[in-house]
Amino acid sequence: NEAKLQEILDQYPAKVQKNRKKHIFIKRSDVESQQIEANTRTIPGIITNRGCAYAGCKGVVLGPIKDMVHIVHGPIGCGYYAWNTRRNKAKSDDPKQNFINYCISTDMQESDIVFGGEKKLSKVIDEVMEIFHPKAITLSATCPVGLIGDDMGAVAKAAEAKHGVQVLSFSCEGYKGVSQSAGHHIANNILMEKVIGTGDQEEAPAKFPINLLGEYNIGGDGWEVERILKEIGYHVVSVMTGDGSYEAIKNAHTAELNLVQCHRSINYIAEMLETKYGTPWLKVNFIGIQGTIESLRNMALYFDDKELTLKTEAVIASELARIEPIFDQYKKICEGKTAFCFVGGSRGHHFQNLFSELGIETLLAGYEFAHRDDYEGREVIPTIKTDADSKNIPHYTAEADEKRFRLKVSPEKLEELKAKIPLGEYKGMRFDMKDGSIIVDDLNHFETEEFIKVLKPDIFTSGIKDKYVIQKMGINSKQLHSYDYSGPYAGFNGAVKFAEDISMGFASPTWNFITPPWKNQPLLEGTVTEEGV
Ligand code: CFM
Ligand code: HCA
Repeated sequence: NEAKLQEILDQYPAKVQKNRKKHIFIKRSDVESQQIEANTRTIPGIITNRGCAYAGCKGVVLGPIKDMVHIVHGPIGCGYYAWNTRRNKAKSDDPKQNFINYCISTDMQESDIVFGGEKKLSKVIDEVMEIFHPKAITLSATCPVGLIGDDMGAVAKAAEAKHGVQVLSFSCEGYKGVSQSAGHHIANNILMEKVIGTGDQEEAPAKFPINLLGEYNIGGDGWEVERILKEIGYHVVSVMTGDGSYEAIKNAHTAELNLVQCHRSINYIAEMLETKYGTPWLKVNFIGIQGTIESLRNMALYFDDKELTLKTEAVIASELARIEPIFDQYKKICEGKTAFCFVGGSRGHHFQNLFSELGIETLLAGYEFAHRDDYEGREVIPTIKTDADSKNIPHYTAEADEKRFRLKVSPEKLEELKAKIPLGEYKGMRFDMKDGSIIVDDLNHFETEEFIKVLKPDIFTSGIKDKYVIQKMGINSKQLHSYDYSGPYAGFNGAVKFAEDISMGFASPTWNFITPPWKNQPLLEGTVTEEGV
């Protein structure tokens, strides 16, 4: 693969090549560390799949909270873009307090850009209060807001005084970072500073209370995970933020353990919850059958309760007996195939489990906007250099809460547990990939086409921006952001659904009507010359 990779890179101008080289490596297990460059600016002109800081803040983290109204301050395009395109599902006991289907924007016009948009924003807040009566509101800034200097914070403060509900202002202008990732961080900081821990509950109302962090209920994933957890006997205090609720998030301090599914988007909150309330966090992965089982067993080890452990095993056994015969049928279709797995953040890693359970080998994987720790492991964080771009994110440091800090497990017990289960840590994707496989950060369209020609995967999982290009190349292509409007793919039922969906993709007769480019072209090209010439 080394030579083939070089051939691809050789097509770049020297400067671009030098940059891109640092974002790509071939997995080797005979070396201890393999450093990658990540979370840095995309080269202008390159067709990236990345989004912006606003997408990460409003679109990803805030958007799924159903009982708050999320106002986008900016031109209508930005608002429209975030309108339910991520397929977060949400149900509410009180249908009047579920605003997930709305898209509310200040629809800034040229005159607002010239004369300022603060008045318009206040007016929209008034209208929202009059029509929807939400418990709280978020305001998200788009690029022009920061450029013209609208003071959203002042508008939020005045609106709070006027209406008596919390109005949170997020300076998540698209340019605040090199990708969505900056927006996650901005959203995490404010939720932690202003919402989490403001509820009046001192203790959770039931045994084994947990928060599920970094689960956005795409295609109903969160519901499948909750189904399993509730069956075992856990009490889910809050989910951040899929099918999430403002009321529940306020009481997140009452959990005894925080589960972290997508660490990329929410490791900040997880870490701050430990500092502020003494609650440890456990890295889980409910994608894949084995990942789900391992996560459940690790949770049981943490709570160390005989009945809970027995129930965990009973649920695992009955779920397996139910799904395995179906899963194995699909495995017959998938076995021996190869995949590229490229998603925004943690999914590029998580879904490799599910592929491997179906007998599919991942040849290439990567993330749009992850940081070095997502590739190399959490322990590299102290060695990551902060650059000018990361300094754009306002700093927030959590401190132990005077009244509510309580160590949930003793320091000795914590150390003992840390030797057995991933408490406060996660491995990078590198450790789960085979030698010789390729890891690419911020894969672009040129590289996508080139790697496909060389490695000819049977399936490529990615997003809307590249899916159709890949499909037209004759490759089974699956969106792992929106799940192509299917799902859930998490938990036991999700594993079966995923197996079914991709098997359908492989078995589709459509492929008989498309010829991949390499079938029309010679695989090797060369010229015949006379010996010695
Ligand atoms: Fe986490 Fe996500 Fe992902 Fe993500 Fe996203 Fe997403 Fe994603 Mo799209 S929070 S990092 S910013 S798992 S929206 S639900 S699918 S890129 S891999
Ligand atoms: C985002 C959202 C996105 C985009 C999906 C895609 C999502 O990045 O702002 O490119 O297909 O999951 O909806 O990641």
